[in-house]
Amino acid sequence: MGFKIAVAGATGNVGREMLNILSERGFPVSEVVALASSRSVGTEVSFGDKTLKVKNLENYDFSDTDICLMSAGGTVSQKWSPKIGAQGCVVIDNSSAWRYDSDVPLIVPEVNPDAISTFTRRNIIANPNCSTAQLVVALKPLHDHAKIKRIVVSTYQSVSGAGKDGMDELFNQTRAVFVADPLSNKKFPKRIAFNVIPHIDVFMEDGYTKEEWKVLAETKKILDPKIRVTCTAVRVPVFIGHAESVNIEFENEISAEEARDILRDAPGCQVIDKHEDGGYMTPYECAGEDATFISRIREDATVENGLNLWIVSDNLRKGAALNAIQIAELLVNRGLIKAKLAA
Ligand code: 11C
Repeated sequence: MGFKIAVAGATGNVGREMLNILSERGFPVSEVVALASSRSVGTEVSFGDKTLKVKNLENYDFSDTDICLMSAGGTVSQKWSPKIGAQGCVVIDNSSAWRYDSDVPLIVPEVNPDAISTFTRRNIIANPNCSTAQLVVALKPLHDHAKIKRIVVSTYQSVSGAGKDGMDELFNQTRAVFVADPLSNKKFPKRIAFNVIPHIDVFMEDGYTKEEWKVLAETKKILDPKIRVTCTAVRVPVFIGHAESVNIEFENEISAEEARDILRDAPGCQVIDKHEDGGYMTPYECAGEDATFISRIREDATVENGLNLWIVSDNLRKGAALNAIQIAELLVNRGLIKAKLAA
């Protein structure tokens, strides 16, 4: 038995990764359809050894489609996800459009799989922001053990989080520096080549950026509303892979050695933490990997029950496409969805 899956936003960074991961993991499909806006109709994308021609999302009939993996941005999702859901197709949405809606579950399968049961209210399930996904995968097993009170997160986010245009801007600016061409910036507010920018998404009234607010709001919704979270989100000149420096204060005692052992056994986590040159993970090495990597696990002697971690993951995979497909797998494995065409 297989499911009919649509990938909306199939020509983007995350949409292409969704198609790769569906194929890599052997997700049980009867058919896969690639969708995008009218200007991409006819573009070819790969699904395993097949080539799919992109169709128009705007006039697609979802009545025999089981799951729509949506990665077409918040505005498109606001407009289309409710209509697709109303046709009995479950939308797993990668944008921030529905994440904070109390009727929509926001799921990281290693962390809060049971929260998925409310998806039938809207037929929409939200996928978290990339910086939140990797963070909560690493925090969950530690929270279960010693109860987290407060975290201070500083992110180092790659340009692929801003889409293909972000990657092109880093490439073009880097090249321009080497050949002494004039530099221009459109996607990022300042030059990103050989620089870092403490600004991702729009500014909010309190001076934080929306990206920083997302880490806070999503960690509370997915993991525990009682955890106090503060964040500084920074764009760095890296193509793929987000890194995070995280300072954690726990209610109960936990040593670095205990944290290392807990994280070694935790789902989705991989510990790389040798106290020697290169004995830690960097974004460049995590590209194409599924795990959330945890390095530099240290006790923080300046607070009671404090730890510092360095967390790295591929933002296009665990931060987006992989998590969305793990949600689809959860629906299938728990028998929460039946293939329409098999009925
Ligand atoms: C970035 N984290 O790196 C963002 C991209 O809310 O899904 C993902 C935005 C989101 O720019």
